[in-house]
Amino acid sequence: MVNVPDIGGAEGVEVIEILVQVGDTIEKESPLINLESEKATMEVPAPFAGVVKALHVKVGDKVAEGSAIVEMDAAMAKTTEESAATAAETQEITESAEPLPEKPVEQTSAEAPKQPTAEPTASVSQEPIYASPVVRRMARERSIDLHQVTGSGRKGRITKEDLYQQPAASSAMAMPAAAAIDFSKFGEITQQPLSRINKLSAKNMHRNWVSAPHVTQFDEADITEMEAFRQANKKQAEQQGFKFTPLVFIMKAVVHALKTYPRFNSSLDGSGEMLIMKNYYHLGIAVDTPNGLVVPVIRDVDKKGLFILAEELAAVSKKARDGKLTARDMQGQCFTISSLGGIDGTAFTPIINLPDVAILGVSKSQIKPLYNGKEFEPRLMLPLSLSYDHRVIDGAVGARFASFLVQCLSDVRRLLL
Ligand code: CAO
Repeated sequence: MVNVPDIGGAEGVEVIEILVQVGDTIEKESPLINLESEKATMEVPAPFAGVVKALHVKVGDKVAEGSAIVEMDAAMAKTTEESAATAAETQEITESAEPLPEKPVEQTSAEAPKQPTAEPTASVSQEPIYASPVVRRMARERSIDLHQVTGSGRKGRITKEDLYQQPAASSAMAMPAAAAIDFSKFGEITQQPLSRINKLSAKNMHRNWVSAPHVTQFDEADITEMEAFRQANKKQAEQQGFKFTPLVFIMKAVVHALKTYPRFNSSLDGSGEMLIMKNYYHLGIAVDTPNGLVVPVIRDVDKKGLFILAEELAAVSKKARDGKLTARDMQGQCFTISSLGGIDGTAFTPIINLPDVAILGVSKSQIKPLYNGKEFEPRLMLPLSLSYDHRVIDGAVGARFASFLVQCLSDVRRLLL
């Protein structure tokens, strides 16, 4: 009989997982069950090799030291005498204990279990899974099949980070599937397939929306002077064959703000524990095309003048609308601008273009009365909507970044500072 070993005097500890079945041939130290107390998840390994004859617990049972777990026949095992010593080696991993146990927890069951267990990973494959109890529990909570996960740890061990890369399948927090509706019951319909770009962008938008906690900061820049400057130079640009729109000023202001607030010019690495800081300034520009939204990248915006940017913007948006962008044209942005200023609207909440940590939405400028301390003056106001990833950017910094952009656009001479 295998009993619960010394678990530090804890009582009423819940059995959260049973990793073996009657008939399984078990090697010494293979995990038998997982227990979970309020403070820790513990794995109870087999104290000797043998064949499982009977299970004395089920998921949800409460146990303490000495409770019977499984009956094992050690007759076929090579050794039996080390049971007491092995029981003492019960591995305890607290929730916060980051370094995973050195030794992989290997599932060695030779046969697929015959009854379903709490964890889907136990029932489908004979491949050993290398994962700690904490990782197994996380996988169970997120309904992730560990057999489908490639471990990045030593000897292919599955780490918490590997799980973070997996979509949760059907946990309580997962998205409920939308019900299939027969709309023809309510009236006449036709079907329209989504374009390749629509499908790609739907997937990316969904991922970006659910994986980055968004906050959107709204602000308004007084661009009266900037607009006068733009109007004064518009003709010259047109003679050279391109439009001179507010967007290029906004691009320069964004780069100035990225230099002043470098955290906005970063990306979270895969582990979610490191920021990659960038010393280049490439901007993604959302372009509306007949086939859907694309985001080409304009590189080294810090090194280019307004006219050069305007010319590049015209060229790249034509290329986008002609459906001729290459993968390289759409890679490497640090920050993205989505301008709906040529259309209408007062504000919107743009979705961050991961791996960026922020995006700026621009709406149509309007003349508004602004109080100058003595009277109301008509001023041209440009609405800005800055969405940022709250995992990386604090609210105060988000507000400062937006305010800095407002100052730059309200007095474009600041861009020279
Ligand atoms: N306020 C007032 N007018 C504006 C403006 C603003 N914020 N921004 C642009 N305009 C004006 C331009 O000056 C231009 O007018 P003129 O021809 O008289 O100068 C007109 O609106 C049209 O501009 P544009 O849209 O052709 O050019 P742009 O440089 O502003 O934008 C581009 C280029 C490619 C970004 C834009 O065409 C586009 O595709 N925008 C849509 C992006 C999108 O779909 N975003 C949503 C993504 S979902 O988050």
